[in-house]
Amino acid sequence: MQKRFRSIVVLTGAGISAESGLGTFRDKDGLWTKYDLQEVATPEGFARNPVLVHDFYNARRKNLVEATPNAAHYALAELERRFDGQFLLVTQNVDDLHERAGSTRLLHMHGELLKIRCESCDSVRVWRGDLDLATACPDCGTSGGLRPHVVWFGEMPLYMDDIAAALDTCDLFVSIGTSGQVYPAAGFVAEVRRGGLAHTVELNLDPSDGFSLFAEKIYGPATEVVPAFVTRVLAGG
Ligand code: BV8
Repeated sequence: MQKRFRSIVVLTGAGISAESGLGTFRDKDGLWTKYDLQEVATPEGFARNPVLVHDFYNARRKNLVEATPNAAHYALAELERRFDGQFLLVTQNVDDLHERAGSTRLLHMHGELLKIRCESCDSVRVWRGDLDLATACPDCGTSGGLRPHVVWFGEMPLYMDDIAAALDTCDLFVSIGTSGQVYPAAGFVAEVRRGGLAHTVELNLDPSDGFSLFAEKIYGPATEVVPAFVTRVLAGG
């Protein structure tokens, strides 16, 4: 079968984890409707009220360890395994459902909920339990300086050079489960279009802010539209 694509970049957002029971951010009763993102997802908010921020992330960590990957996560792991070209999955999500579904060519551009970082010694560690101001850094022993290893608003997203390189050379860019409101992730489709090479596809429950920038749009729940799309790509379509 003649292969249609040689190099795929997939971007995911909170919508791919919605059917695993993890809240999205901007949907009805989404996280940002319950919490003020300025208070819990900015360095200023953390400096002002670290207890509130620790409570916010402790609750999300508890939620995550109860959740399981869904058919959309598994379909992307299968695409990575069976696609014989270049593949990169970039996620805005801080959950580990892609890893648990088997994805390995994966970059968490907004960090990871199950990791913490010490602001004194910069060490990053896996951390699945609660975190509070009294917790001492396992590496340098300092307490009060541990934070979730996530990228807050106003902070530099991670792996931007690797992501830019992959966007420049891909011939298929797929955006899944994101409202297209957070930059620089929301700008990736425009970056890919500037190269003029790639086919661009949006898979979402409903049109994102950037829907008009995509050559192809497929709407529906991720657990339905993602497996079908992966089957099509693997069949050369
Ligand atoms: C930066 C980690 C400089 C923490 C997050 C004015 C204009 C433009 C930009 C800005 C501006 N003012 C400030 C900025 C920059 C700012 C920004 O974009 N603000 C926005 C709000 C305007 N960005 C930043 O600060 C970033 N840093 O810019 O640094 C820079 C720039 C370039 C290069 C270098 C440096 C840092 C942003 C990261 C913030 N951290 N998360 C945490 O998670 O606690 S952001 C947070 O939003 C999550 O990461 C989340 O993934 C992300 C995006 O949200 P979505 O994933 O899209 O989720 P959302 O709820 O919005 O949408 C869900 C979608 O799923 C919906 O469309 C829905 O229809 C769909 N869906 C629902 N159910 C399903 C489904 N789809 C399929 N199936 C379903 N079942």
